[in-house]
Amino acid sequence: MLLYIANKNYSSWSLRPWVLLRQLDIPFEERLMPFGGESYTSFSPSGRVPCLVDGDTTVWDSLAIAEYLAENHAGIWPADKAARAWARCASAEMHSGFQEVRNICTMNCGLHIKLRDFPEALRSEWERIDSLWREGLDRYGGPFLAGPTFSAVDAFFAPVAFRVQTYSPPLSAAAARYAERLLQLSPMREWYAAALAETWRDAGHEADARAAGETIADLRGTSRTG
Ligand SMILES: N[C@@H](CCC(=O)N[C@@H](CS)C(=O)NCC(=O)O)C(=O)O
Repeated sequence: MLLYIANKNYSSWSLRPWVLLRQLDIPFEERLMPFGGESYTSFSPSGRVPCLVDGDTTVWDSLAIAEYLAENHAGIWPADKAARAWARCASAEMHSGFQEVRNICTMNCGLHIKLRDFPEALRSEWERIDSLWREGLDRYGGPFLAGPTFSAVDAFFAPVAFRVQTYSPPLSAAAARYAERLLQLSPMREWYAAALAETWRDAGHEADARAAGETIADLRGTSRTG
């Protein structure tokens, strides 16, 4: 299986299937296609990444990739039916919602940013994330969102853990501990190290970060545009 992804520093959608595959020890080859380089339309029907190619089958959306993997691999979703329904709902909510978090707190792993504004709409989305995380941890007993093992729902919130690190939103102790737990997973540490080492800079993503607030720290390698 070949997984096309974009820059590890920026690509929140790419991180989801990547961390799921790595955390579940499912073998795959990755191909990183930096933003602004070769068009994604050469391999992805939507022109977007992530895109998984498995023989003759192309799967071009992160949620569809999780479902495709679930057809052949145990543990993508929780074994318990109720936990599985909850995990799917929470993943779908992340997949189609949280526009303010997505737009204002864009993923930029190497930066620490002091937000300029914290509009009510953004605050309420962070509160929703916090309550969703606490609900999963309480109901299924942790340490992961839908029980004792990492599953697709954790992968869907993995980019949020990097956003927590970058923007320090107000979170309950339980939610903050969960974000830290994700950041400490070995695939997450590997992704983070690779993100910091990247020297590509994408103007759009950099502008988003500047719009969000003041950069307190930039831990990335030496800058290069393109
Ligand atoms: N819903 C899609 C979203 C994928 C997406 O927006 N990917 C971004 C990168 S993080 C992309 O490919 N952007 C390229 C472009 O817009 O040209 C998914 O879940 O895979």
